[in-house]
Amino acid sequence: MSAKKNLDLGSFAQDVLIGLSSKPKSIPSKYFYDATGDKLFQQIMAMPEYYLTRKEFEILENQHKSILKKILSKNEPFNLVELGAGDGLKTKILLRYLDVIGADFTYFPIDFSGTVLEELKGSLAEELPNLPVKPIEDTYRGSLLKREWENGKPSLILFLGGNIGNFPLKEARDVLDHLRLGTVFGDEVLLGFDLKKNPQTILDAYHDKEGITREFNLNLLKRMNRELGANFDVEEFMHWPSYNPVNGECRSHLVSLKKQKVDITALNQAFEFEAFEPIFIEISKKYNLGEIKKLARRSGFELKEAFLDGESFFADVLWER
Ligand code: AVJ
Repeated sequence: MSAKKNLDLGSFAQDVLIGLSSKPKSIPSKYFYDATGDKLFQQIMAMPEYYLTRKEFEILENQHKSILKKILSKNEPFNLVELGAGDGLKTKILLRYLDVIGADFTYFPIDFSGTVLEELKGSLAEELPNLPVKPIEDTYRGSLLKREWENGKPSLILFLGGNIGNFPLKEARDVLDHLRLGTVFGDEVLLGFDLKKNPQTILDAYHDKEGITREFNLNLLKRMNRELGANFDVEEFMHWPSYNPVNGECRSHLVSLKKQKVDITALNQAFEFEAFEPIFIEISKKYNLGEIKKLARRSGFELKEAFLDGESFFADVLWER
């Protein structure tokens, strides 16, 4: 093995090294989604407390015709690009409708998880065998810079589920700058935002009674044990979510319950934890419609229409370049 290869830790190991060497310690939330994390997230989406998925489902079920009106009115072939496609359950509402009306389009699901894309491809081949599907395994920003779907046709880009909420405002702006780079004049984007609401409702969604979210978060430590040869004792870390109604930030931490040392073989390094020292692992930012409109403007888009559920818990907003 060459010296260069020895230094090539892989992105997970590198990000863990950076994150656990920082103060406060942190790990990027995109690493939740390995095969185990994907399964746990599916369980989260089915929990009574996790309203986000149900609300967005309702919006797409009830308003898909209005949402797709503009792209269909062009009467020409188009691209349906999806950032963070996941299991595609919600997107299938749009896909089935487009299939029924015989729309001419190609579906480009993008996801950071290869396992998720494989499963999605399989289920679509069964359910919608005539649909052209071109999966792309990449990050949001990576895919927006490469624009592999570029073919001269207009695009509708889906960024659903409230995934943009996984970035603090500054970084969300950076992702949206990439979104502008990844689109051309006339393209549309449908973004899902979780809205500010009763703080208890929000907190409950990240602190379910069954402890599924806790398992989901602790899987991050287990993944380091599996993939990086770490020796985290997950029983010595506590899942601690909190919601700040001032800035709309729901943040999850794993708190070390005692002073301890963790070895990570792949990094050839040990990390010290103080008693009650937190690792910041996820942000799920909530917005109001005014903030969403401002965000659209500063990102070079115009907010065309906001589609809400019956309780105004969640919004899918249509932006146009
Ligand atoms: C997939 C990013 C929308 O932040 O609500 C759910 C992930 N984390 N429960 C969210 C998540 C804990 C979820 N998103």
